Amino acid sequence: MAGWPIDPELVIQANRQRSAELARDYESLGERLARRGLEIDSITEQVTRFAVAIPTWGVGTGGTRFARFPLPGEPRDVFEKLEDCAVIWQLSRATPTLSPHFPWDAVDEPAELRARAAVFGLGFDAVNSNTFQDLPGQAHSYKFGSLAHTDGFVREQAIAHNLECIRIGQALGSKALTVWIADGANFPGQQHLTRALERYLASMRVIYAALPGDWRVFIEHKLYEPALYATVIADWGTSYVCARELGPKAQCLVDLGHHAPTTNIEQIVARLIGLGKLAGFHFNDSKYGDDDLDSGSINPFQIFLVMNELVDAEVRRAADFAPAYMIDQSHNVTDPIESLIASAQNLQRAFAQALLVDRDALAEQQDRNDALLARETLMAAFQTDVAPILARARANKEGAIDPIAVYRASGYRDRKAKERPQELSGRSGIV
Ligand code: RM4
Ligand code: MN
Ligand code: MN
Repeated sequence: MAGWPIDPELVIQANRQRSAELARDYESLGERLARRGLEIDSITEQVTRFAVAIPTWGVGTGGTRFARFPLPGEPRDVFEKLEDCAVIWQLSRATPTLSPHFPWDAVDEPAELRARAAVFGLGFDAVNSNTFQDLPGQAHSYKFGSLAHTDGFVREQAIAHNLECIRIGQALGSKALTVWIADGANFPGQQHLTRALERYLASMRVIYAALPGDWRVFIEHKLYEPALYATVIADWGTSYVCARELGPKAQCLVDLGHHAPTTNIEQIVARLIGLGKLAGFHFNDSKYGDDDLDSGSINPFQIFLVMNELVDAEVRRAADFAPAYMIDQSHNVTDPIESLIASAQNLQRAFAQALLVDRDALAEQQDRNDALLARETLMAAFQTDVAPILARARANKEGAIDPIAVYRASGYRDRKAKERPQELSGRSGIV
């Protein structure tokens, strides 16, 4: 495609150097998989179709509550973010859409943004609303909440913002709105727990009523932070009840970092699939809380177990199952482009491994209560090194066999450091 941010010739040359080695690795893996009754090309073909959306906020350097250490050449507006997302898409071939965040990505002409994205073959996934911070000139503060606020004027302002997000999303070609609210209480007694949820639901009903026919609204729950005592939409149970109350266009989004550390997330995923309410994911990884670390960097087994539920649902054609896959990460110490490429790859890896699960054998072992062999069946899939499949899937679509190596060799970051002089802002925070 003309206009790729990285010279396609670089990709071709780098792939040429690695192609003989890849062919050998692929052939040998193919032989081993054939012994297990699996046809490697058909797995590769399915992996080629795996897609996950890039969060526009993820390409800027993240930070903690304490500090942010901006990277040279980081994007200053959504058009520059788009360019960085195009690099990730060009090299990984797994990230054909963006998930924008408003008002962070506000533009005068959303149609222009859509057209600029289309030049790279990029589209738009769910739009994310933001009622968790105040903007200059805003009439009412979100300090004490938004959709669940005690003051009706604040709730109206937050509703209006969500309706505006739907309008922008329509112009971008998006089909879903993700609503995460920071509403909650920092102290026992601060908030009437029952009434806060009632206010939330009343606000969400107005937003729901404004959804275009082919749109969905994704409810994103989160255990804590910034509300440190009681978050209004704290868990998947509350999220599910709200989605059910609202109607069929409302579903539950699972951000992997939004649970207590020992929570069995794959079981939540299975429950939501069974109930026809799984909206999709914000993929990331974590050790303690909403760490927003790179997908697959801490607990790749968990991601595999989640993918296992997703592939299982796909295979048995579960009802109302059309999950949206998005990444939601904060890159504090790495180049976000590299982190997002690696994360997309890790998600694709878990997906490929889940495709290798011998589901007939597993079902039979489960029916016989053969706990040990059932576990072995899952582990056989998880322990398979599927790297050659991922590399071949990328190469088949003119992506890079080794995307990080090509990215580093391209000098893209240095070029952008010159083109995008740093803005001095003392801001800390998530993004
Ligand atoms: C929240 C949540 C939302 C994201 C914000 C930036 O913790 O994960 O999805 O939009 O962070
Ligand atoms: Mn999230
Ligand atoms: Mn989060």
